[in-house]
Amino acid sequence: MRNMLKFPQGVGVPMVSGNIPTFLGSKRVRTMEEVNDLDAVIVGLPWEGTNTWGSFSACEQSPKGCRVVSMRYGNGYIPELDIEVLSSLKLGDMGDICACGTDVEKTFSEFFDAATKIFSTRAKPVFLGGDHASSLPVLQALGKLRPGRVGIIHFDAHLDNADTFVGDRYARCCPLRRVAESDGIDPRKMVHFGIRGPRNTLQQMEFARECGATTLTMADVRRLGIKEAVSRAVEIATDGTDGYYVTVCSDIIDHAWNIGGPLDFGGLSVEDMCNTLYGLAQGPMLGLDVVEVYPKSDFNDTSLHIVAWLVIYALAGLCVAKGTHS
Ligand SMILES: [Mn+2]
Repeated sequence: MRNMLKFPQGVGVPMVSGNIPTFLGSKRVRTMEEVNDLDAVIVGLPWEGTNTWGSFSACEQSPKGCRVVSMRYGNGYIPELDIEVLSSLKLGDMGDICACGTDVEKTFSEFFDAATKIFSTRAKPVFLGGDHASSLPVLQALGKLRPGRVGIIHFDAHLDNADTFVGDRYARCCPLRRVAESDGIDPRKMVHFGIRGPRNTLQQMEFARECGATTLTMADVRRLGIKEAVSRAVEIATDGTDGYYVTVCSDIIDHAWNIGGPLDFGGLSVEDMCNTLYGLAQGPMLGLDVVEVYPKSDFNDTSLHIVAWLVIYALAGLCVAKGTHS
């Protein structure tokens, strides 16, 4: 059966993202020439690998869900910033990169190739995951294009740098380990931000220390204040690099807000994370992903709406970077 798996539009590969709107109804783009004409491009990474706890699943349907709920937000106007994203930014949506749930290597090779091409355009990519492993091929592509010069700011309750999950090296709790081990990535330019709670292990913290990554726990963030904590992360991630890639796990947000997400308490508020991404997108941000949303357990699409908000505030930051707003 393996040779029947063809990309794109593969025979035997279930397409979960047909007949859906683009993010904010932005321009649908298909070729890299079209992407190159944009300021920012939305890209879906509909991947779900090994499930590590209970019913937190269906990540592969999250890009579709994000696009659907984005229809609630019109042109992406944010009154407190007085920025209307769609009129200030050339935004497009290139749909999803093909994934096959039975073949992680083929899927990640597709993601790697697509990310390589997208990073070679002038558009800033915003990737919609996917479980957190979706970030791995994207960061590997960036590491290959800019060896040793990629900063990483990782927002998460969890370090996500386990060596394996019951033998699976590509499980959702492992990607930052694989990233740290990848060619072209200097883990000393990586910051784990907002880490908290007992869904982490001592071994993971030891690996973070050994590889030279910086961990800012939620306690650190509260002690410093969010703005100062973010500026420390930026300082590390921009030291000798071309800029930073931002990867956001939905559980950076406290469960009180992210009620469809994992049971991780004591995190940031949606407002704090929106403002943080608005600020980071104004700086040398190489790209952004938002991952780990579970549409099947997401009451009233709450987590999906949170992602839409995060992305729109990040896009507003790109408007400022572009100079269409101050
Ligand atoms: Mn997480």
